[in-house]
Amino acid sequence: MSETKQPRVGIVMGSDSDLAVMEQAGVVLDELGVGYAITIASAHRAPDLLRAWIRKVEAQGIRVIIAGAGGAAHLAGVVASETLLPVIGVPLDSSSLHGWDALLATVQMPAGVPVATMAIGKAGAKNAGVLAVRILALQDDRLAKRLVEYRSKMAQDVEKRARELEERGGAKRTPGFRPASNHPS
Ligand code: C2R
Repeated sequence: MSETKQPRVGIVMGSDSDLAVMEQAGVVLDELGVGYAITIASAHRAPDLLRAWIRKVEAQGIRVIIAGAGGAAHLAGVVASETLLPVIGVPLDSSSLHGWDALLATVQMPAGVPVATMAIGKAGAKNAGVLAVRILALQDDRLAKRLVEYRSKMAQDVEKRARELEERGGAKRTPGFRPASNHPS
Protein backbone atom coordinates (compact mmCIF):
# COMPACT_ATOMS: atom_id res chain seq x y z
CA MET A 1 0.00 0.00 0.00
CA SER A 2 1.33 3.46 -0.77
CA GLU A 3 2.21 4.91 2.62
CA THR A 4 0.98 8.48 2.65
CA LYS A 5 -2.42 8.57 0.99
CA GLN A 6 -5.76 7.09 1.89
CA PRO A 7 -6.01 4.16 -0.56
CA ARG A 8 -8.73 4.57 -3.17
CA VAL A 9 -7.79 1.74 -5.52
CA GLY A 10 -7.24 -1.93 -4.71
CA ILE A 11 -4.82 -3.99 -6.81
CA VAL A 12 -4.97 -7.77 -6.54
CA MET A 13 -3.03 -10.34 -8.55
CA GLY A 14 -3.16 -14.12 -8.70
CA SER A 15 0.48 -14.75 -7.86
CA ASP A 16 3.68 -12.95 -6.95
CA SER A 17 4.91 -14.10 -10.37
CA ASP A 18 2.52 -11.42 -11.77
CA LEU A 19 4.09 -8.59 -9.80
CA ALA A 20 6.58 -7.29 -12.38
CA VAL A 21 3.65 -6.52 -14.71
CA MET A 22 0.97 -5.56 -12.18
CA GLU A 23 3.19 -3.06 -10.39
CA GLN A 24 2.87 -0.92 -13.54
CA ALA A 25 -0.66 -0.08 -12.39
CA GLY A 26 0.85 1.17 -9.13
CA VAL A 27 3.45 3.23 -10.99
CA VAL A 28 0.65 5.09 -12.79
CA LEU A 29 -1.33 5.59 -9.58
CA ASP A 30 1.80 6.95 -7.88
CA GLU A 31 2.36 9.31 -10.80
CA LEU A 32 -1.21 10.58 -10.53
CA GLY A 33 -1.08 10.82 -6.75
CA VAL A 34 -3.65 8.15 -5.94
CA GLY A 35 -3.14 5.84 -2.95
CA TYR A 36 -3.67 2.13 -3.37
CA ALA A 37 -3.70 -1.17 -1.50
CA ILE A 38 -1.94 -4.06 -3.23
CA THR A 39 -2.02 -7.78 -2.52
CA ILE A 40 -1.86 -11.32 -3.86
CA ALA A 41 -4.91 -13.57 -3.62
CA SER A 42 -6.32 -16.27 -5.83
CA ALA A 43 -9.89 -17.27 -6.62
CA HIS A 44 -8.59 -20.74 -7.41
CA ARG A 45 -6.00 -21.28 -4.71
CA ALA A 46 -7.19 -19.10 -1.83
CA PRO A 47 -10.85 -18.07 -2.26
CA ASP A 48 -11.37 -17.27 1.43
CA LEU A 49 -8.36 -14.98 1.47
CA LEU A 50 -9.67 -13.22 -1.64
CA ARG A 51 -13.11 -12.70 -0.10
CA ALA A 52 -11.60 -11.40 3.14
CA TRP A 53 -9.41 -8.92 1.23
CA ILE A 54 -12.40 -7.63 -0.75
CA ARG A 55 -14.38 -7.07 2.49
CA LYS A 56 -11.36 -5.32 4.04
CA VAL A 57 -10.73 -2.89 1.16
CA GLU A 58 -14.45 -2.13 0.85
CA ALA A 59 -14.42 -1.15 4.52
CA GLN A 60 -11.31 0.99 3.92
CA GLY A 61 -13.19 3.06 1.33
CA ILE A 62 -11.54 1.70 -1.83
CA ARG A 63 -13.59 2.81 -4.86
CA VAL A 64 -12.18 0.70 -7.73
CA ILE A 65 -10.50 -2.73 -7.87
CA ILE A 66 -7.88 -3.79 -10.43
CA ALA A 67 -7.43 -7.57 -10.74
CA GLY A 68 -4.66 -9.13 -12.81
CA ALA A 69 -4.18 -12.84 -13.48
CA GLY A 70 -2.81 -15.20 -16.09
CA GLY A 71 -3.85 -18.62 -17.40
CA ALA A 72 -7.40 -19.68 -16.51
CA ALA A 73 -7.91 -16.20 -15.06
CA HIS A 74 -11.06 -16.25 -12.94
CA LEU A 75 -9.75 -13.70 -10.47
CA ALA A 76 -11.29 -10.52 -11.89
CA GLY A 77 -14.63 -12.21 -12.54
CA VAL A 78 -14.85 -13.61 -9.03
CA VAL A 79 -13.94 -10.20 -7.57
CA ALA A 80 -16.75 -8.67 -9.69
CA SER A 81 -19.17 -11.27 -8.34
CA GLU A 82 -18.20 -10.45 -4.74
CA THR A 83 -18.36 -6.64 -4.84
CA LEU A 84 -20.40 -3.85 -6.37
CA LEU A 85 -17.29 -1.73 -6.92
CA PRO A 86 -16.13 -1.33 -10.54
CA VAL A 87 -13.61 -4.05 -11.43
CA ILE A 88 -10.88 -3.63 -14.04
CA GLY A 89 -9.33 -6.88 -15.27
CA VAL A 90 -5.79 -7.28 -16.59
CA PRO A 91 -5.09 -10.51 -18.48
CA LEU A 92 -1.47 -11.62 -18.06
CA ASP A 93 0.87 -13.62 -20.25
CA SER A 94 1.98 -16.34 -17.84
CA SER A 95 1.25 -19.60 -19.64
CA SER A 96 2.09 -21.34 -22.89
CA LEU A 97 -0.93 -19.60 -24.47
CA HIS A 98 0.74 -16.17 -24.02
CA GLY A 99 -2.20 -14.45 -22.36
CA TRP A 100 -4.92 -15.44 -24.85
CA ASP A 101 -6.36 -17.79 -22.22
CA ALA A 102 -6.39 -15.01 -19.60
CA LEU A 103 -7.83 -12.49 -22.06
CA LEU A 104 -10.78 -14.71 -22.96
CA ALA A 105 -11.38 -15.78 -19.36
CA THR A 106 -11.35 -12.16 -18.18
CA VAL A 107 -13.35 -10.54 -20.97
CA GLN A 108 -16.07 -13.16 -21.54
CA MET A 109 -18.08 -12.46 -18.41
CA PRO A 110 -21.73 -13.46 -18.23
CA ALA A 111 -24.26 -10.62 -18.49
CA GLY A 112 -24.76 -8.83 -15.20
CA VAL A 113 -21.22 -9.21 -13.86
CA PRO A 114 -19.01 -6.72 -15.72
CA VAL A 115 -15.22 -6.70 -15.79
CA ALA A 116 -13.65 -3.83 -17.73
CA THR A 117 -10.94 -5.84 -19.50
CA MET A 118 -7.67 -4.22 -20.52
CA ALA A 119 -4.98 -5.34 -22.98
CA ILE A 120 -2.72 -8.29 -22.12
CA GLY A 121 0.33 -7.42 -20.03
CA LYS A 122 2.11 -4.18 -19.17
CA ALA A 123 0.03 -1.84 -21.35
CA GLY A 124 -3.06 -3.36 -19.78
CA ALA A 125 -1.73 -2.88 -16.26
CA LYS A 126 -0.86 0.75 -16.99
CA ASN A 127 -4.23 1.41 -18.59
CA ALA A 128 -5.93 -0.18 -15.60
CA GLY A 129 -4.26 2.48 -13.46
CA VAL A 130 -5.33 5.27 -15.81
CA LEU A 131 -8.91 3.96 -16.07
CA ALA A 132 -9.17 3.68 -12.28
CA VAL A 133 -8.15 7.34 -12.01
CA ARG A 134 -10.62 8.34 -14.73
CA ILE A 135 -13.39 6.70 -12.70
CA LEU A 136 -12.27 8.49 -9.52
CA ALA A 137 -11.91 11.78 -11.43
CA LEU A 138 -15.66 11.82 -12.13
CA GLN A 139 -16.02 13.08 -8.57
CA ASP A 140 -12.66 14.74 -8.07
CA ASP A 141 -11.72 17.86 -10.04
CA ARG A 142 -8.11 17.80 -8.86
CA LEU A 143 -7.66 14.31 -10.28
CA ALA A 144 -9.34 15.39 -13.52
CA LYS A 145 -6.74 18.17 -13.84
CA ARG A 146 -3.91 15.71 -13.24
CA LEU A 147 -5.28 13.50 -16.03
CA VAL A 148 -5.23 16.47 -18.41
CA GLU A 149 -1.58 17.10 -17.46
CA TYR A 150 -0.79 13.38 -17.81
CA ARG A 151 -2.17 13.37 -21.33
CA SER A 152 -0.33 16.51 -22.39
CA LYS A 153 2.93 15.09 -20.96
CA MET A 154 2.40 12.02 -23.15
CA ALA A 155 1.97 14.21 -26.23
CA GLN A 156 5.09 16.22 -25.33
CA ASP A 157 7.03 12.98 -24.96
CA VAL A 158 6.02 11.80 -28.44
CA GLU A 159 6.99 15.23 -29.85
CA LYS A 160 10.39 15.00 -28.14
CA ARG A 161 11.04 11.52 -29.51
CA ALA A 162 9.98 12.61 -33.01
CA ARG A 163 12.37 15.62 -32.82
CA GLU A 164 15.23 13.40 -31.65
CA LEU A 165 14.62 10.91 -34.48
CA GLU A 166 14.42 13.69 -37.06
CA GLU A 167 17.64 15.27 -35.75
CA ARG A 168 19.41 11.91 -35.91
CA GLY A 169 18.25 11.62 -39.50
CA GLY A 170 16.39 8.39 -38.88
CA ALA A 171 17.63 4.85 -38.68
CA LYS A 172 20.35 5.37 -41.30
CA ARG A 173 22.58 6.75 -38.51
CA THR A 174 22.20 3.62 -36.37
CA PRO A 175 25.63 1.90 -36.37
CA GLY A 176 25.62 -1.11 -38.67
CA PHE A 177 22.23 -0.27 -40.19
CA ARG A 178 21.81 -1.13 -43.90
CA PRO A 179 18.64 0.08 -45.58
CA ALA A 180 16.57 -2.81 -46.92
CA SER A 181 15.93 -2.73 -50.65
CA ASN A 182 12.31 -2.79 -51.79
CA HIS A 183 13.41 -4.26 -55.08
CA PRO A 184 15.36 -7.43 -54.41
CA SER A 185 17.31 -8.43 -57.48
P1 C2R B 1 2.17 -19.23 -10.32
O1 C2R B 1 3.35 -18.52 -10.97
O2 C2R B 1 2.03 -18.87 -8.84
O3 C2R B 1 2.16 -20.70 -10.56
O4 C2R B 1 0.84 -18.63 -11.01
C1 C2R B 1 -1.66 -16.24 -11.66
O5 C2R B 1 -2.24 -14.97 -11.92
C2 C2R B 1 -0.42 -16.52 -12.48
O6 C2R B 1 -0.36 -15.73 -13.66
C3 C2R B 1 0.61 -18.82 -12.39
C4 C2R B 1 -0.56 -17.99 -12.84
O7 C2R B 1 -1.75 -18.45 -12.22
C5 C2R B 1 -2.60 -17.33 -12.12
N1 C2R B 1 -3.72 -17.48 -11.19
C6 C2R B 1 -4.99 -17.29 -11.56
C7 C2R B 1 -5.75 -17.35 -10.39
N2 C2R B 1 -4.94 -17.59 -9.36
C8 C2R B 1 -3.69 -17.68 -9.84
N3 C2R B 1 -5.45 -17.06 -12.79
C9 C2R B 1 -7.22 -17.13 -10.30
O8 C2R B 1 -7.78 -17.25 -9.21
O9 C2R B 1 -7.83 -16.79 -11.35
